Amino acid sequence: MFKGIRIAVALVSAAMLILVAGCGGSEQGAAKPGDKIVLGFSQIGAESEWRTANSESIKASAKEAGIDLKFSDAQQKQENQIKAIRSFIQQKVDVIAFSPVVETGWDAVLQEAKAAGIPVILTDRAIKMSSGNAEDYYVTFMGSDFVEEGRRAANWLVGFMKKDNEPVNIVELQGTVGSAPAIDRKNGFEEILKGHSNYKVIKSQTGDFTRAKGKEVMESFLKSAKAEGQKIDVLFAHNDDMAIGAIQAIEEAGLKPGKDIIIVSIDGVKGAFEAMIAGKLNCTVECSPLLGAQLMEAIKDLKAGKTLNKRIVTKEGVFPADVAAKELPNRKY
Ligand code: GZL
Repeated sequence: MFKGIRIAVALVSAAMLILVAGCGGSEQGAAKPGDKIVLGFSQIGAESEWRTANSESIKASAKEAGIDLKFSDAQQKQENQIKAIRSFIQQKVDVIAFSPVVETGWDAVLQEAKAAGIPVILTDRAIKMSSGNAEDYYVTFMGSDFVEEGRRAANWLVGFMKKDNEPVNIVELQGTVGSAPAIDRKNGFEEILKGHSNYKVIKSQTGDFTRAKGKEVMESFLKSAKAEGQKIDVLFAHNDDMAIGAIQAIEEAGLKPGKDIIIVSIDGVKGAFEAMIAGKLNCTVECSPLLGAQLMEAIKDLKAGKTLNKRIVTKEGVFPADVAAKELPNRKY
């Protein structure tokens, strides 16, 4: 009897040991929370197809890289981004990354992040500091060259229109006021048009990168041009979402988008390829939102003590309507 009890006790304790090991209690078990890199990411919002794809890329890549992502959506408000960054600082995250909704107004919060010793990575859009060198406040800026995107849109337009002398009236839907893409795309577009004096931007207003606002502003352009007896030949939209909204306004005005009004926009989202296949959009200049993998690689390199390039530029192309059907199946966003 006594021996039997001894054997039973031994069996139970062995079972207990296996149980504890199986629950990750041993060092081979799940990594301790401290092992994971913690990234605080402040996203602008969900204003466009581009932004949605950008957020999906960041979330999927963080999961893939085993990085603990704290993600905040600012609904396109700078004050919400600043609040989120301050909260990341309080939480003592390992790295902060964000896509700045506008270029300026980041001095205080970036000085706080620096003082806390938390490295900052800029994705998608750049910043300007009112004092000091902006480059001292972030480790790297990864994203597109928006000035080049504006140049590409204008160069495609001039090549497509083939009008060297007769007037070409352009209306422009700008992105968010004060944002790097809106400022730089406008500058790049106008830089090329300086060499083509018959091309004139006759109306220009922000559509805040959204379809709804793009439609609303295009309606006002059409109304005022009609009242002033002006012909609109071209729409240049700083993103595809505003162009798609404007296409609805053009059709509701009884005109044919892509024919009566030539449309060139930027991003290269699926919706733009579908509009080109339908003959309603003439060209989209690619601006890739798929920055997630590049961001996680940069974070791992940073934590491994490697130095990062201050500027990482994404490679992109130009897609006119005649390649849209062939290219659509390859599109990842
Ligand atoms: C560009 C990105 C812009 C897109 C818009 O990198 O910041 O913001 O062009 C998006 O679609 O809203």
